[in-house]
Amino acid sequence: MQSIPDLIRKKRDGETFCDEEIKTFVEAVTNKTMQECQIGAMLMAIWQKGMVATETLTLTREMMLSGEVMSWPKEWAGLVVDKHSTGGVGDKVSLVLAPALAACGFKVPMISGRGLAHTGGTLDKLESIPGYNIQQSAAQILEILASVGCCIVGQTEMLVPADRVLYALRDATSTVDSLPLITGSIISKKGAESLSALVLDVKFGRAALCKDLQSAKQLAQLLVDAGNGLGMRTGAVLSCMDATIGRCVGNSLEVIESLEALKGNGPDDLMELVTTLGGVLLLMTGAVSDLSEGRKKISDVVIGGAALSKFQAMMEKQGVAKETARALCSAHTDYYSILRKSKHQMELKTPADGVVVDVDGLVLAEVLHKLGAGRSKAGEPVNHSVGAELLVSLGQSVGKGVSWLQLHYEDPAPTPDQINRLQNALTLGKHEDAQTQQKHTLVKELLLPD
Ligand code: IUR
Repeated sequence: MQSIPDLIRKKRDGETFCDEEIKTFVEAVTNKTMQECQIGAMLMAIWQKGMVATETLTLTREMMLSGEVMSWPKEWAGLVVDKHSTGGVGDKVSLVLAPALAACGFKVPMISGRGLAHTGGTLDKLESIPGYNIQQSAAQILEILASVGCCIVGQTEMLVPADRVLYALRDATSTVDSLPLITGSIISKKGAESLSALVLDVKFGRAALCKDLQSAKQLAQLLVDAGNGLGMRTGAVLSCMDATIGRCVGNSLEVIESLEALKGNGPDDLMELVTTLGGVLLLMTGAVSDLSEGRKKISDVVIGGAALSKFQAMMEKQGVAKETARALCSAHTDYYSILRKSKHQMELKTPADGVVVDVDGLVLAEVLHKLGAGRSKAGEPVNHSVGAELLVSLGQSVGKGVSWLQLHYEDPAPTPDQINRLQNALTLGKHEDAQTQQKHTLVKELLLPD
């Protein structure tokens, strides 16, 4: 067997690994027989020289096999599905989509992450609900899926241990943005969920990992190929991530917006993503024969309230008191009798009249991060009550001095520079532009398996 320095040299010199060599590398990472400096050197060699498709697939498979691979009852064959997003500002799609899929009869073992950059991740959002416990064992996940159909939980210790090591070292060695490493990391975890079908929301734009459609397509194709290579029907939706998804950014605000969406009051852009991603999954499993039928099915279970009932049941199973879950899901909820409201709010006003042509989601996310809505280091707490609510829509005509953003903050207050940055996130155009404004749609392309 080759030594670890031999393997590092091989990739450093731009050669292609065989399956056995990748297996040796991943096992050495998992068993901790490889020194951190060696892992770092290997990550940098992979970052610089890349991997061909077969290497990427083997890396993904070996990472998946580094830990526990979940198994499901035979009767669930074809029904276990999930979605993954490459991350966006105000991205609360999972909170609406998981229960909607459960309401369509699917099983959704959604294993999510905490946020690192910008604002919180899906788990941070859910933890703003008192009692919600993201830590569930494999046996508990099975039980929740059997009784409810969906759960949104954190990664267990046993799931893809190689990724935990590699991810931390990628962060420390500036090798996060390597396509094969991203693919291995994301798809190995989904593979370990033993899914029948997976849909990916690959985002592009100024607030996304990929800054343009072209690079997002390249990543999407790699992810789709690796997912299909592991035996999951995998498709991708390419969606724009310039502004915010929906109107709310920040943990508890996003829970409120998700609950409102589940009560049938979701903003168009959020519902476009929910129905498209869900529709693609339904299509890939064969539950529907075309995308529009799939989108309608998802929309129907949201509008009809079945998805809300699933969300309520999921919250209860994951530790939320019955009365709390019921109150959050009732028609006229006083959300702030349950969720924490920030100590202070402030409204920003439009500086002139005009048409809202742009709101820079990245700027909102960066300022909110500084105000405590996100974390800079793994393990840091986030402030669930910090966030912002957009009070205008893209394409809307507004007068001067109209409130366009409500900021929710704790102490310390935002600095004048932060307020200035937020104010500059808004771009107003001329009223004449309003007629030429197209409907604001996020989904640009689909990548479906053959
Ligand atoms: N999310 C993951 O799970 N892995 C990655 O490498 C990235 C995001 I980037």
